[in-house]
Amino acid sequence: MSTLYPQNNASRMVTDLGGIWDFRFRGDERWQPVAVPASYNDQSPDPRFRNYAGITEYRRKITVPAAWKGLRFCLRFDAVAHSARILLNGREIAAHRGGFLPFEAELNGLMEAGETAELTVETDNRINHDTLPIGAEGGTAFFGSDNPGIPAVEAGKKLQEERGINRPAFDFFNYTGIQRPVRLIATPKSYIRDITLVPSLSGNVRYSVETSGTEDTVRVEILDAEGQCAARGVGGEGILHIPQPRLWEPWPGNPYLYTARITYGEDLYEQAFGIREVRVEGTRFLINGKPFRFHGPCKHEDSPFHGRGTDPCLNVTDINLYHWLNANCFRTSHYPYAEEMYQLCDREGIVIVDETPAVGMWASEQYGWNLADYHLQVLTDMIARDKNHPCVVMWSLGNEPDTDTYPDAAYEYWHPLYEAAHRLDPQDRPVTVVGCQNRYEREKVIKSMDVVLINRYYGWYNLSGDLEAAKYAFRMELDWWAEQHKPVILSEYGADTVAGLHGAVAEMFTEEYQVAFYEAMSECLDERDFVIGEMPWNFADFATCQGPMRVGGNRKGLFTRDRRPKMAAHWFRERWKTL
Ligand code: BDP
Repeated sequence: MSTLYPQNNASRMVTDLGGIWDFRFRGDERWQPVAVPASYNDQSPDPRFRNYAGITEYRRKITVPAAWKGLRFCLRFDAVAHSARILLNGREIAAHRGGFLPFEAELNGLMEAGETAELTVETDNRINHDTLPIGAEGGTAFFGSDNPGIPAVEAGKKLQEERGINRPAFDFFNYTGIQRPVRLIATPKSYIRDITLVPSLSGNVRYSVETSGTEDTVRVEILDAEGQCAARGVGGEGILHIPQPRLWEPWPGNPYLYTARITYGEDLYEQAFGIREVRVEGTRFLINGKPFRFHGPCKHEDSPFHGRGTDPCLNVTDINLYHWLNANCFRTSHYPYAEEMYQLCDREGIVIVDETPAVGMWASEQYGWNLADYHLQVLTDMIARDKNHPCVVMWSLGNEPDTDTYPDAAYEYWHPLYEAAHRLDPQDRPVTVVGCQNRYEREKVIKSMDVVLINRYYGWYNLSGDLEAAKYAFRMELDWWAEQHKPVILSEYGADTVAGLHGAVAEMFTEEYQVAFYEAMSECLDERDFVIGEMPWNFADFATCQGPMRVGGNRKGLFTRDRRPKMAAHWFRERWKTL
């Protein structure tokens, strides 16, 4: 579903529905307060907020302003995890599957301007083999100590299943609820539905505008950053030419932005875009024809109180910390982020690898995932949402699927998605899927991508604490990749580190070990030209589900969860100054 980001302008109106809503777990009588947008999970000491698996209800009154008479109006949900039913005065008006992409619910015909109605949003946080991200059904939980076969443990697991346990097959807390903004929006009855922009370095901008309604003329004006008209045209599609175009360059260059000002009858929409080209050539990744090296930690949407809830203050703080780190990119591990983050990165020149929520896809029996259609839908919606952002330079189909247990079946699953991403993206960006540490020499998927992204934990999960052995092994693998003649990015590597834990000898979990680990891995990376990027895991400590390997969450952050730098953050800041 394509849905333009809500915009308040001379013809469109937006009412933000953020604030405190009524909330209850299905079956409860009592309504209690909950903040929107935010994950509900950390908003109460009641353990159900953390552990509940099932449907919750959010409720509030909405009023369509009387002044909106004669307009088209609808509700816009930026994301509700993991699935949602929208009810108006108790009647279902929309439903959506998936927790990280936007959808709308039309209100015309259901409400008149000036009317008030009761809005209920049902959210469902249950994850299983049919959701993205994946829930662990019966099988192994992420980092669980499952001791298969022991009768008493098996009986305990059965009890858990009966009680409706909701175990993630991924290493981040299963935050849920209305996590992103909800807005009431109004447009003229004849309105602009979608805009696609494909700029090229020559200054030509191919565009197409999708409309709904009875007007017949679309007008397009391209404004430069000062608001001066740089080109104009008439018609729903065409090519405009910007003389002497200024390019969008990644940080520390100038991320110059233009605006396409579209009018259609009474409607107006202003779409920011940048002129930049992305291409893979041999083992190089070119942005505007210049080799680009990715250096920046992967992220999560994660913070105290809000969980995964949209927080503009946090986003600005994080991007300023990326500048402080001399970092130029991140991957939206492991789901599409809130739209405001991409807007910020467009403006600040931070490059994004945009990832679907396909995480936790370990080999099920014979690679029997029944997810291909839904996965394709999510990919389609992600590309539709993010296609115009200059900051997005690559699509990631997912994170760490098992590709080596059944190499052929895995290829049959992933290759059509790879082709679909190319077909769906009007800018035809490079496509990848992020590889797990695996039998790289027998798998077929990762090496068939435009850029090879590999997550490796030499010196942490394997060869733990022995960095000499880790380097030896990593170099051996890199020798193998050298033969594949592909650009390679180390898309995750890291060591859990307890801030403030030190040791004269660099041992695991100390800040010294985290630095020594990154020194060792960097030594190997720096020897190889085909390695075009490094993305440490992770930017900041983050919440996970409980498990014997997680001490209050995942501690691999360069920063603590409240964004205080560990020694390794200072180390990368120096390293990236000169890269
Ligand atoms: C990788 C996963 C990531 C984890 C990380 C870790 O891609 O989500 O958080 O390992 O274990 O396997 O820290």
